[in-house]
Amino acid sequence: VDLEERILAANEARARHNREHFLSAGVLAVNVMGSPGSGKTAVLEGTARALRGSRRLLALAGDLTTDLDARRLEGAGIRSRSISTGSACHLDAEMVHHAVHDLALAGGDYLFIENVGNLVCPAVFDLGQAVNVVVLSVTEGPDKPLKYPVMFRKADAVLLAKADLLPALPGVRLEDYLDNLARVAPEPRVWPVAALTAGGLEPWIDWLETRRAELSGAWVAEGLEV
Ligand SMILES: Nc1nc2c(ncn2[C@@H]2O[C@H](COP(=O)(O)OP(=O)(O)OP(=O)(O)O)[C@@H](O)[C@H]2O)c(=O)[nH]1
Ligand SMILES: [Mg+2]
Ligand SMILES: [Zn+2]
Ligand SMILES: [Zn+2]
Repeated sequence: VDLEERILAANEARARHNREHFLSAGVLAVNVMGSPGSGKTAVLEGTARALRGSRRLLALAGDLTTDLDARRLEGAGIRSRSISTGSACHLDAEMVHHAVHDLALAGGDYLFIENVGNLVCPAVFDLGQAVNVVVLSVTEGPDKPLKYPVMFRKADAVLLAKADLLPALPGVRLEDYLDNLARVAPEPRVWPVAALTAGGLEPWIDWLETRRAELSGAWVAEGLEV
């Protein structure tokens, strides 16, 4: 327990430093979490299509061994770096700090940090992000918020991904996801999305823009243009 506390305390210090970077660069940092294959990268690709021409997007993609997601995100027009975690099942603030210095934040509006696919420990490691988002696909089962409450409690928003598949999933009801989310998260903002067809992304994009607007007060205080 002692060692775990020390690791988390060191991570907190690094996360505070990352937050300074994000603040001084005027980027909204978004920690994107969820199970393996839930649709995190697809959501970011859809988000890039929706914001093309109006916002400059940056991304870090955490993965054990490949840079496949960073390449997909580059393909979608997002300046990206991959973070190879080796055997680690989550990103930590130090990994993100290293990648941030490599990527250079200047000129970016959003920094999306796609975490390693995992519903458990990514929720425990602060990266310095301004907001937490969980991508939960409708194929995972509505009991997931109850079984992994830590992550869902920390989520500022939950995207119910692959909503286009609902008609093919007999017995799976959107209401059950919403009920269980309401049970663990006090004020969950939840939107069904079908990222491959860009379906339902508007409320999510509006929400992101609102979060940016909220932070812009702090950026103005730092002397940044918004
Ligand atoms: N039908 C449907 N399929 C989707 C949707 N979003 C993603 N998929 C599919 O789900 C699979 C996983 O999508 P990814 O975006 O790679 O998921 P991910 O969460 O980034 O995966 P990892 O990074 O490997 O954990 C792919 O085969 C996608 O084509 C969607 O909205 N509808
Ligand atoms: Mg991915
Ligand atoms: Zn882990
Ligand atoms: Zn630094």
